[in-house]
Formats: sequence, C-alpha cells, structure tokens
Amino acid sequence: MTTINADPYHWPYNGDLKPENTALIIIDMQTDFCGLGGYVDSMGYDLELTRAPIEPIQSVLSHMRAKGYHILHTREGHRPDLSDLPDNKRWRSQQVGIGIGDAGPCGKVLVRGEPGWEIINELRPEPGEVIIDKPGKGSFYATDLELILRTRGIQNIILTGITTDVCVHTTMREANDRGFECLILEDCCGATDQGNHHAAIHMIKMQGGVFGSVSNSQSILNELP
Ligand code: C5J
Repeated sequence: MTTINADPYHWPYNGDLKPENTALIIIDMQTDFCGLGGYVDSMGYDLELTRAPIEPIQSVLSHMRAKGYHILHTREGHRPDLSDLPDNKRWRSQQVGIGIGDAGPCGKVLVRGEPGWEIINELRPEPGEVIIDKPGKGSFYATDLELILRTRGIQNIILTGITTDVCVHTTMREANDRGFECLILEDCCGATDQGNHHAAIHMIKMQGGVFGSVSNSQSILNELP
C-alpha cells in the first residue's frame, strides 16, 4: 500500500502506485499560454499566473523521469488550414486580443508548427516521451490519449499544466469518467485568474473527491516511490 498525502484522500485510493501504472501529464505548457507575445499575453492576462507552475513542474518532471514513470505532454493547436477549428471557437477568441488562427507576434495563434504553439524550452519533451496534439480543451477528445494509456497499462494520472480551470480541469473530468485515478498538483497548475484557479481546485475536493484528489510538488518529491 503506497499513497501520496493529498486532499480529500490519500492517493491513489487503492494504494497501487508504481512507475509502471502511473503517468505524469503536462498540459499545454506552450508559449501561447505562458510566453511573451503568445495568445494569453495578447488577451492582456497576467503571465505571472500561467508561468508560476514552470519551476514546480520542472522539479516533478525530473524526479519522475529519474524514477521511470510514464511522461506525456499535450499541446492545444489546430491544423494550418484551420479545418479542425470550430467557427464558434474562432469567433469567440477574436472578441479578446488576437484570434485563434490569426497572425500575432509568435506566429499564428494556436496553430501547429508556429512558434507560439511550441512547448516552452524549460519543459521540452525528451525523445520517447508521448506528445498529444489536441484540437480542444480536453486531452481525450479527438486524440489517441486513451488508447496509449490503456496500451501501457496506466491507471493513475498525475495532472499538471495550464490552465487549471480550462484544459487541466477538462482533461481531469474526461479521465475520471473513463475510470482513471487522478491527482492534480496544485502548485504545478495555473490559471489566467487566481480566483478561478482556487475555485477549480476546490471543486475537485467536493463529494469525497469528485474528480480525484489534490496534492502538490513537495509531496511528490518526498513521497513518490
Ligand atoms: C485555454 C488551456 N485556456 N490550455 N487553454 O484556452 O487551458
């Protein structure tokens, strides 16, 4: 029985925690969400908030790499011809800052292959690590993430990345509904609004852990087997 200190329950629920059945997922640590001139910056949001998790994720990532855990990264983005960009998503994004698919200081916003779409250097994937390209907020919709997790025998997912209330939360909900046992690391996530970050974390703790449990980078560094 091995668990991590977490709230509202010690995680995972069944104490079956080992590198073979557990994955770290780092969500959308892309320039568009946390870099100068990217999508979030163009909307006028505070980059400090979405950059805050970079260092804690770096610590968790190197710790979990060294212990041989599965590491997966995701990127939100669209095909260069925008054929997978819903009209309403594009229209809404154009109401604030530079719209998705439109040209900005880091290239076309959230378009695959553009500089702003790339994962930031601080968290660059290593060869062999899985990268999931997703057109939506959730990492399961229109991707092969579930197939990869099941093929590898992964039951437990540790979630990090940005933004807490959008892509991280959507992915956690999708994973939870599929029976994956989820842990979110509070200091390894960030939102464009601090109140939304706290609310998103609080929601997870309701109903005995409605989507899983909540912990932090220090607990992973101290307690992960
Ligand atoms: C957003 C994301 N917030 N990665 N994307 O549009 O959370």
